[in-house]
Amino acid sequence: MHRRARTFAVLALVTVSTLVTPAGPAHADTLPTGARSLESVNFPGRYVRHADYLGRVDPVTSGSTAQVKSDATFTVVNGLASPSCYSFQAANGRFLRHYDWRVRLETNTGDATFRADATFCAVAGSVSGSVSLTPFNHPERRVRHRNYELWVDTYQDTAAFRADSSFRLTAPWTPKTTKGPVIPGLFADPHITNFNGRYYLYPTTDGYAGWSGTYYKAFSSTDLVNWTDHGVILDHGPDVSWADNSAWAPAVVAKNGRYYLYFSGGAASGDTGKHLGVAVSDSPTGPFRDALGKPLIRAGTYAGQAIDPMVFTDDNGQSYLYWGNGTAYVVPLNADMVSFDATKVRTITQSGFREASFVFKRNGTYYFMWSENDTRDEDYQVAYATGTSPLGPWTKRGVVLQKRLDLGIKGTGHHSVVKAPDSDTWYVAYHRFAVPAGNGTNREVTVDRMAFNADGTIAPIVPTL
Ligand code: FUB
Repeated sequence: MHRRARTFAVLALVTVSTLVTPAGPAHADTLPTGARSLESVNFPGRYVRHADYLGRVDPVTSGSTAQVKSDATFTVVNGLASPSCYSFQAANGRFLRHYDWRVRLETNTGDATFRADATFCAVAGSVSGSVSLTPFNHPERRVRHRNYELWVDTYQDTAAFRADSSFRLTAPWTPKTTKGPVIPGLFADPHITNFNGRYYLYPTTDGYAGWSGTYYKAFSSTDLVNWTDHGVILDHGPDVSWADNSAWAPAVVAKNGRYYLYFSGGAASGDTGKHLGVAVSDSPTGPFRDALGKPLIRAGTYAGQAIDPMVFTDDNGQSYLYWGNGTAYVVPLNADMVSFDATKVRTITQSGFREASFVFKRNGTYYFMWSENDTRDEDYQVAYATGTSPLGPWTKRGVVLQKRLDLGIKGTGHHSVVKAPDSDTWYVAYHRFAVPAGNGTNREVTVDRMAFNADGTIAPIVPTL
């Protein structure tokens, strides 16, 4: 299930192609993500909507008010509890969830109960092209309408129940008018890069209280607009013996004909710190396997958390590993990319440095960028310095990316930078509090342009919706 590819660009009437029998436990796996509406099968013209934070199926027509159309539009995203299933996010940022068997619209608290209650798995509907939704934590039930209210009821093998619990995914009543998050759903700490002319995004999976997510997905694109979801590429549960949670801030680099994924994670028992590890694959979309079977940097080896890894490779082929929280570290990597000489670790902490080091080179100048303040703070922001080598010395130049309250954009940080191939066109991927209802653990990923002034300094980055 993890290796599926989904493309987000489909906005026309959608059909579900590979479906299983209605009563079966297996999940259909082809729900397209992105903005959609859900039409009742047995009451055509009625659509799933929320009203006073409760789920209903109500008539929606081209003459309906903008509010009704908006209430009947949801973004289908990565399931908050499982990437094999789905969650449905309303325009106000809240999610459909069940509680006391009623379908409601609520804010993601990030705790395990909410995430499970807000995750639905897709199975075949009563008629071709329709879908039925089973609660992730109650597979014996289905989302169905009853007196036009939405409930999750125990499945009954009757024609009436099957019809009441079947919906067609249609084009959204409220089409997307802004760029929005470039990948639907809650993600953070994006590492953007380009391999062989194709862009790749590797984010933290977000929406978990305490950032307790456990897996990484990969996304790719040729135009930075339409992104393909390549599924889970590394899952701490089965894939990493020394980490169970806190799957944070992956960074992927190509070297030696292979792809190396640097990441951090914490163990459920005993130690409380975050370790930093490295995984390897023959493909940028994985699957990745833990390269060492142990952390590359064990928690506590250096002051501060061993998080937010990033690798920069200079023109001479030498790669450098950067990481740190509170203290910024750099060390040249050995040619194998999975070891280094500990005597060569040095600190490059700049004033304001919090985390999320990122280094690149342009016209012979090295740029060291980082995030300042706490990721839960709306003032989370990106600053940078320039230097004459990958190790510095560095001169701080200031903040280049920060909140934009006139658009409701907050907490802009943990970024990465990519250059369009054969050009001097640059882009920055970063996360922000999900618009409109996000916070420091409900973040979303976006991409904006990054430009340089004539003197090589970075022009202020303008966040856009
Ligand atoms: O996503 C978890 C943590 O939040 C990252 O490691 C930090 O950079 C901050 O964004």
